[in-house]
Amino acid sequence: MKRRGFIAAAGAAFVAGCNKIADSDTGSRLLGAAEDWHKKAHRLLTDREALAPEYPRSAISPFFRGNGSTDPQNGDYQQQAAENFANWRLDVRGLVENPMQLSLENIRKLPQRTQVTRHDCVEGWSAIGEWTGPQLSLLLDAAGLKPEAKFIVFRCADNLNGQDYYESIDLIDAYHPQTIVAHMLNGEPLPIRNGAPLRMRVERQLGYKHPKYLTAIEAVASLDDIGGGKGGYWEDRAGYQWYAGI
Ligand SMILES: Nc1nc2c(c(=O)[nH]1)N[C@H]1C(S)=C(S)[C@@H](COP(=O)(O)O)O[C@H]1N2
Ligand SMILES: [Mo]
Repeated sequence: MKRRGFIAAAGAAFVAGCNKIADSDTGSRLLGAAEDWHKKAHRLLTDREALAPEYPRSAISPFFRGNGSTDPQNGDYQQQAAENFANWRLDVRGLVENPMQLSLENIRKLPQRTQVTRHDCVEGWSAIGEWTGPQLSLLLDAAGLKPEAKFIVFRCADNLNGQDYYESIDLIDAYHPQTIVAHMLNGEPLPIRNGAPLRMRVERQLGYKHPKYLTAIEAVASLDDIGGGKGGYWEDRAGYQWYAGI
């Protein structure tokens, strides 16, 4: 990853600059600290990049319950559902070189990843399901992230208690191999309760970080001006952690 290259370069530059003072006490302390920092940063990144556990198909839960919005009534969602989502479009926009508008057909034709994972909701339930869709990294690379892009915001079609659901993640999770734009659950098109026609899977984080009814993927430099500024519906509304790693 780019960031790993940056850390390696920053570490190397710092160590090189310190060569001359390595003999002094202060110098060796500084070098020690730099090395330590480098190791810790590296460990943090490899942890973040590790895969979430995947399960055999035999472990799939017989019923994957729906939570939060399970049948959006706002906007034109019901109309789109009646059309079997034939006119659904996913916008890829914001700090990208080539904004895109993708149909479900476009999304189904991309290379796909299928993964059987466990979903953990903070409300105290879990379910195992098999999700299929293209990796988010594929879409981001096709759109071409601008260097200023630091976060990916997900916009959703549902309005829950007067606020539009949205979420956001950093680029480590955005480029994680198990972060996919899912259009199938257990080999079937997504049920409405689980986010039809598209929902994110961000497998290294808790349930509320997996937005359903996905309408847009937006690259931004800061989360301050998005929604209430805390990076997500539940973060704004109830002070949930923005980073909900598992
Ligand atoms: N658009 C949208 N995404 C959402 C929610 C929601 O209400 N609206 N609920 C979140 C929460 S808290 C959980 S646990 C999961 C539930 O996914 P499920 O309905 O497929 O079980 O979706 C998350 N994504
Ligand atoms: Mo949840």
